Amino acid sequence: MSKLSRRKLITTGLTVTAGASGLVAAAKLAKRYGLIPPDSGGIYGPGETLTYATQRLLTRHSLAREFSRSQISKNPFANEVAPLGEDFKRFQLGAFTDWRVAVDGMVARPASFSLAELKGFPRRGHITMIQCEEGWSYIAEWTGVALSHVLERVGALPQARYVVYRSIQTDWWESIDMADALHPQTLLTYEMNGGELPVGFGGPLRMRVSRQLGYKSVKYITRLTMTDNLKQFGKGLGSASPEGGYAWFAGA
Ligand SMILES: Nc1nc2c(c(=O)[nH]1)N[C@H]1C(S)=C(S)[C@@H](COP(=O)(O)O)O[C@H]1N2
Ligand SMILES: [Mo]
Repeated sequence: MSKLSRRKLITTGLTVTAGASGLVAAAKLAKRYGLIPPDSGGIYGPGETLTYATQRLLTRHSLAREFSRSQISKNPFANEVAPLGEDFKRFQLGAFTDWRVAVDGMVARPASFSLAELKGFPRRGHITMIQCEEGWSYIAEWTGVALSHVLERVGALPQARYVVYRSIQTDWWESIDMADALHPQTLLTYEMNGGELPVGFGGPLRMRVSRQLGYKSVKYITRLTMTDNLKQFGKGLGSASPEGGYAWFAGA
């Protein structure tokens, strides 16, 4: 069977099953194809599974909409962040020259990169919209290095299924699957609208996951961990969001 018709069959199977005999049955089907999100338990679990599984089957390679320079928002809105601690302020005083991002877990060569090193990697950029789950949004140009490039540098192991990314704000951490981690629009950004990425917008280093809601674009990134199992992180739901009642998969 061709790839597309197989996908179509599975997707139809998922939706029809969901309607006919309930979301739980659809979740069973999704499980057979390895499409279970980490927050699949609880009352919203079967719904989360259906959303994630159908999205992955239909839009694995889709691109987030890109805009033109003239559409960049004149007054982008920086969502307030909790006060940044002494450790962050020390980095800031040193113009972030000592800021590093560690890359570990299921990689052949664990490493730690300075901002200067990241800036030496191929530059990538896009003009996309970031949307908060609370309703507001803005369009900006984001520039940095493709996450896929960084993962290639450290030799991501083929068994790895997710990238967990952490912030200096320890209560902000997220993870994405390999479809998003290797996606060309997923960037570790250090510039916004052609200038340094301002601290309010996540400078010096922000993950930009362009196909998902704003909360997946975590600010002040310090560590990336590749894993095949999200159970060992936090409460085992994949990220801080489901611990607070939001979906792990936030495809927008
Ligand atoms: N470290 C950190 N990252 C964060 C947040 C935060 O408070 N701290 N807020 C998130 C939320 S809920 C959204 S919607 C976006 C907001 O991005 P903006 O400030 O560029 O609008 O950042 C996300 N990343
Ligand atoms: Mo948000």
